[in-house]
Amino acid sequence: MKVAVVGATGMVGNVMLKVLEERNFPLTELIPVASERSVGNKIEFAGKEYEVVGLETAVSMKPEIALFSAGGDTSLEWAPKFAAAGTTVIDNSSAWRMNPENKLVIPEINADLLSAEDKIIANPNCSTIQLLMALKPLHDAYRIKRVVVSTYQSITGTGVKAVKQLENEYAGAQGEMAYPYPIHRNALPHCDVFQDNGYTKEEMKLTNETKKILGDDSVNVTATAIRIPVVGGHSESVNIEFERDFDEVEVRQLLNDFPGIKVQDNPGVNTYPMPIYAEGKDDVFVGRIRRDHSQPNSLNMWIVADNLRKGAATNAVQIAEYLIENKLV
Ligand code: 2RA
Repeated sequence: MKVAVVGATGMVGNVMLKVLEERNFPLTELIPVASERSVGNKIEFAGKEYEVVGLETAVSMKPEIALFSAGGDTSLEWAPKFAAAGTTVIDNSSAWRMNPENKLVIPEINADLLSAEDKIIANPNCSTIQLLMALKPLHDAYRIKRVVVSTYQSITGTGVKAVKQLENEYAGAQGEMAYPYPIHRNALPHCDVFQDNGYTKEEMKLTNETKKILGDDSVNVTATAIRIPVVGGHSESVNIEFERDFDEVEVRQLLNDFPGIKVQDNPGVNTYPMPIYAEGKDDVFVGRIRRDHSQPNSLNMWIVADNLRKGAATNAVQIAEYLIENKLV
């Protein structure tokens, strides 16, 4: 099994390599792919040294699977070229997510949609993945009418430039800005670009991707995405209105029983999810679960996950594992 990682030298690409190694992914050859300026660099993987190659070379090597995290433009141009060569692409960019021909997959939720004909599979946005992991078991039990979500997003979602900006601001040093304002001691209500409807692209991803993954356009989502000076993961404050009433004990049970979710919820002893705890883990942590007494059939909760792992790299690797286990590649 030859596996390419496109964007291997980037923040998510590096985590993809780490997760592939941690999970003993059944590959016989790794093909690390990056931009021309990185071609020829060496990387260490599973005790062996590999040389970074360019996109043309990688396509010609005909990997069975290519994990992409190299931006939407690269995905739009190169995913079809890999697919035409017989490669199954799992893409972490937003390029293919809302295309009706392409599956948008969180393995615990809808991997059963996948077939051998799917040659470009979309990995959802990080904040969508952790939200949907918690929504799915509750939607199946009580049917969701509306979700109001505020996200508190790690600067690692922006990338290396943002991490460097925060380090510079901590040190009182000048440097390149990833954001229009300082992020140290600040909160930016500005993740990705603003659209004509007043929402940012990041906020509309939560609305649109939720509908696609649940397969239900009647589920309404309104989101506010905030960038905060945190590195361990994304946090989300979520208010859900259901069609039907719910039992709080059953809600906790449904969440705890859902694969990939850990309920961390005992405020009396200061137990609740936090990015400093979630960092480096693959679970989605849910806490502060409580009925919203301001309106019927409504619930509040707090969701935290490592946005580079379950929010990106691990979810993509899990899709690849599913494809192999079910002989779809
Ligand atoms: C962010 N989810 O956090 C976006 C892209 N990684 O900026």
